Amino acid sequence: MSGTICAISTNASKASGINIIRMSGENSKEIIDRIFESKKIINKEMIPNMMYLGLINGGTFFEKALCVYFKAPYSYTGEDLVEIHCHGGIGVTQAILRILVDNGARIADPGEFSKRAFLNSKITLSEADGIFDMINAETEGQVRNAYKLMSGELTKGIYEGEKELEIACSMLEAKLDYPEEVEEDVFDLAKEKISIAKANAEAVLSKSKRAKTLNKGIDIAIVGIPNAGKSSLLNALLNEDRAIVSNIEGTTRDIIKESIEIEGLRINFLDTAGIRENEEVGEIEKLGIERSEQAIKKANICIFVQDSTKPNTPEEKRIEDLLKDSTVIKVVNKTDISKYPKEGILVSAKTGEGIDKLIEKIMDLSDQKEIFTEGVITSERHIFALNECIKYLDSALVNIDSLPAECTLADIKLGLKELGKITGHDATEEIINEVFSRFCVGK
Ligand SMILES: Nc1nc2c(ncn2[C@@H]2O[C@H](COP(=O)(O)OP(=O)(O)OP(=O)(O)O)[C@@H](O)[C@H]2O)c(=O)[nH]1
Ligand SMILES: [Mg+2]
Repeated sequence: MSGTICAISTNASKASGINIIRMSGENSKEIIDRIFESKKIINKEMIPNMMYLGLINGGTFFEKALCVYFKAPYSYTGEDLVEIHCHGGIGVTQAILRILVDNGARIADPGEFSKRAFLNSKITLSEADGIFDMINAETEGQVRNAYKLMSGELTKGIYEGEKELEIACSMLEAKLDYPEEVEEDVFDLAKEKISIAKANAEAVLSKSKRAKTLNKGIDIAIVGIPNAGKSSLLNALLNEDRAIVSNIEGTTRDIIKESIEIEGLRINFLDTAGIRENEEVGEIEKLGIERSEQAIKKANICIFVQDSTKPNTPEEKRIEDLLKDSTVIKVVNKTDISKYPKEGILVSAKTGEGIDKLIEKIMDLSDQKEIFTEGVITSERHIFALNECIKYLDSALVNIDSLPAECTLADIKLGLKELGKITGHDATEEIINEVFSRFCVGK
């Protein structure tokens, strides 16, 4: 890639403490020498990786700034790279960017710094995916997972599988080129290699099952009869006065959705309309009840709130029937004024008693432990390529005993190509552009 590029790497859409402007490419050092002076820099000799305090001379303005020079190849992009840390004003940041352009740099495309890092072999394609996930992570759980991808922990098996397949390829190629000299057991050895690569691909793929939980969070519907204290419980869980609470039955009509993060996992609570069936139920409440029933079907977990000031009602029985296919946490509310013993986690939405036990139970059921210890593959590109790869390797394993070696070789190569789309070892320009164009400008 040619040219020296520059961009604001921080979010400069509003004033902040500092902004960082990045410049990468062969002329970076020359350009910074022209516009930046520091008492510590003598004869334009900047020690790489050292932060200098000095003055940006913009011709028509000055700015006191910090500057650091990373010498190729020891930079993020692998090229000469300069970072300017200036005051966080929109005007000053834009002005510095403008003088970089006036001095010959051009504004970077989205993700162009990272694309250069990839093209200069500083990062692999899956590491770039991890960097993207890290930038976009909103919960701590997503941060932990993005790091696993960025550091290569999640995709280790794919890289190892690639190596196994490469060895299998050279074995079969040798057999085809020198049939007399290569032993017959080469087929068994190749089979072993293909099986390892396939098992690795399957193991990584199995980590995609919980991708939705990690990104979208888990949906928990709060259900029960009217006045059981569902909205009060939502407020207690959120620790905020979110939903209207009243002693009138049928207060909540539409579903109220609110999310919180617990131990790094996003939890979406859905407060629903109380479920009942009698002549008092009007049209709007009826629609609300229908929505409650739909929410039960869609939710990952349902919290069934029972009112301990009332005896078991036929309506509660009906709700139990609706919940028979769901993962249910039974809660007994209003323990502060309880009259009837019921089965479940005892809470009082009013005093907050028992809420911690309820949260503990939610975390137990949300299989977050597995998400965080195993890691999760979230990229559609990765999932698709792994599935394709497994198909080709299956075919190779079937054909190796019956068809000519050329056929097996062709299958292995196709499988390798799929893994290469993840690692970047065989990524087309289209794939590379797809990965990096999602990035923001300045990354
Ligand atoms: N003493 C006491 N009162 C509670 C408790 N939880 C809820 N309440 C009261 O019970 C009444 C109903 O509470 P809501 O939270 O509106 O009940 P709901 O289940 O959302 O009712 P609908 O939206 O009508 O289905 C209100 O007057 C609350 O103040 C509790 O733990 N203790
Ligand atoms: Mg309510």
